Amino acid sequence: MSIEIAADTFSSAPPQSESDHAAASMRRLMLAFLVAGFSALLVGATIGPLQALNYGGVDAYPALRPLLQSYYQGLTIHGVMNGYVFTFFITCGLLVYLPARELGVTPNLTMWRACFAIMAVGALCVLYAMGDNSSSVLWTFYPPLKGSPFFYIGITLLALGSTMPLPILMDMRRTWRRHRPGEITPLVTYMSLTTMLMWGLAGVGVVAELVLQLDPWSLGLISTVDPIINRTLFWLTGHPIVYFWLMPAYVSWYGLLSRQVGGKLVSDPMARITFALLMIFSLPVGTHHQFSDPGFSSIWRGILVVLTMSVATPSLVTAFTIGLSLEYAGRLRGGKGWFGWFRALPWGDPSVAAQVLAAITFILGGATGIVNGSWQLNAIVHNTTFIPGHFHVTVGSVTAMTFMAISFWMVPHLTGRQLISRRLALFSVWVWFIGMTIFAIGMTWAGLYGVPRRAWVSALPHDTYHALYGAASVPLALVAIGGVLLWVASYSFFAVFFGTLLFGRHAAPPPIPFAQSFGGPASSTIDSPPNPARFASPLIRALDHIWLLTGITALATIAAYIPILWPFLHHVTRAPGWILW
Ligand code: HAS
Ligand code: CU
Repeated sequence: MSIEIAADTFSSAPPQSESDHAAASMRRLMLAFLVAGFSALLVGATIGPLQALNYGGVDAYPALRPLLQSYYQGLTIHGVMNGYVFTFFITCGLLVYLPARELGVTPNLTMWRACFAIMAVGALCVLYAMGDNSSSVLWTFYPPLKGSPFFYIGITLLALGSTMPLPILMDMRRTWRRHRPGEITPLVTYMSLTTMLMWGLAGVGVVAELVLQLDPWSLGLISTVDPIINRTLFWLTGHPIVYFWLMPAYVSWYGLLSRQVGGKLVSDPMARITFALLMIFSLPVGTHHQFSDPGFSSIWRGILVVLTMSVATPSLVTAFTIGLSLEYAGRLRGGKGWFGWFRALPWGDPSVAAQVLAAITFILGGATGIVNGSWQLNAIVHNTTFIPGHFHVTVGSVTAMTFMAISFWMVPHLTGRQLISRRLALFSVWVWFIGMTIFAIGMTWAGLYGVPRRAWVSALPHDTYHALYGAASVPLALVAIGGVLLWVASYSFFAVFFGTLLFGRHAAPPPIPFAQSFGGPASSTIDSPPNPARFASPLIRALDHIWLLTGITALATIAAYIPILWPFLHHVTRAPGWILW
């Protein structure tokens, strides 16, 4: 049952009433999600540069034994800690906390705690399984590579736990609507809800893969699995997961950034359309990761290209909506001419700088994504370093930098402690931006020379490495340089994050910078004045029917997957497990 609290209340004094107590619990819990998430990033980001050095021809792994046995063990820990543990904890905190404060409603704290606990147990299981080198199966854990039961059960728990914000959000929205009948869902809550609905539906793929196949297989209850069916189920979730990384960052760009830069969101409806489209198109396109896999028709591959371009469209819309919102704020701040508005943005605020720089990297991330999604071009770049080049300027920049940006205001907001150093925070985001850009340019460029991804190239004899990859020596050197810069950036960030938690000076906590949209209300809490958006257009009203969106998404997904899975289910392969490391 939800409890109602006043919005934006903050008291550093001991809680007086039940609502103060609830607000304090919310803050503590949100902080726990942040700390868990960034601790995972600390592990993942520490290992990442070793992989960059690998491509630069430097093999650091022998020196790291017995801590790390191989490149593949390091790469698995890097991908899992950053891709699953870091992102899931931050998102499952944010997408409950922000809507709760926007609506002025307390979430079901027991369920939110359970979400944290289940994911924490899952993360520990996975960490154990990766730490003892029993499960160096990489983040995609493609069978027939076979890890320990701790790995698969841990991932199962992480996946299940990460869907728990969905019922919490539904419950809060129900409470809010009881007080404000006929009004449309406030924007941050709408964006959070569509994200979690998308993720709840998407999770079916990997949970089916794990519960029906990989968990019993790793426990010895079944002896073989079908690799292609499992890959397909993985990508049913594995593609939407990239939007589960992107959409929370968009929640901040649409829901907060325009306020942080001193302006307004230029279009609330465009934000809603973006999220609805991301929800619908994320699920049916998973098999664009399988353009090179055998077994499904070329007609479907063609349809997949169209669907993939459709899922890129809402991000193009975002580029214009966010770009214009930034321009509006820049002009309000006195920026003139073509680019003066850009310079006039508050670059001294590390939270703003991180998000705008992240958006700039996404131009490269989006362009490379469109290359990946074009079937013929995919044949050139698939399984080369081009692909990690692409995803480091998406999840490695947009998601990671936006989450860092959020922490810069949220840690002071939750703890009442000031950032220990804005300069160091700014330094960390600029170096992250420069390092990630250099790294990604190096990786995408090297990929065009055919340098394979996920390959321990530095372990090759010196002559062989040069004979094979000498032509790509310039881009591979960029990869290594980018990696080292990212080490500097991440440790500067962690110094700010953990330093603020421990040593930040006490000061008045900043409020949440909820953005106002043109024509939108200043506040949407249950006790604020009636919302003029109650007269929203028929399209926006239709988009507010989230069950309609859910139904369309489910139907589109079924329609896309039946023709692909059908032949696989009629030609089952039975593969025993392999341990290659
Ligand atoms: Fe992707 C592979 C296609 C987006 C992550 N992707 C991956 C993998 C990951 C990943 C992790 O079709 C590898 C998985 C593995 O291990 O094998 N991706 C796309 C497409 C998009 C896309 C079409 N990907 C993402 C996002 C990710 C992500 C987002 C993480 C968060 N991707 C693929 C395909 C593959 C793939 C294939 C398989 C490749 C293979 O063969 O293995 C699109 O959604 C991209 C649309 C984006 C845009 C950019 C909009 C720009 C914006 C910034 C504007 C700037 C502003 C600043 C406002 C169209 C919004 C103002 C400043 C001024 C200067 C004006
Ligand atoms: Cu994808």
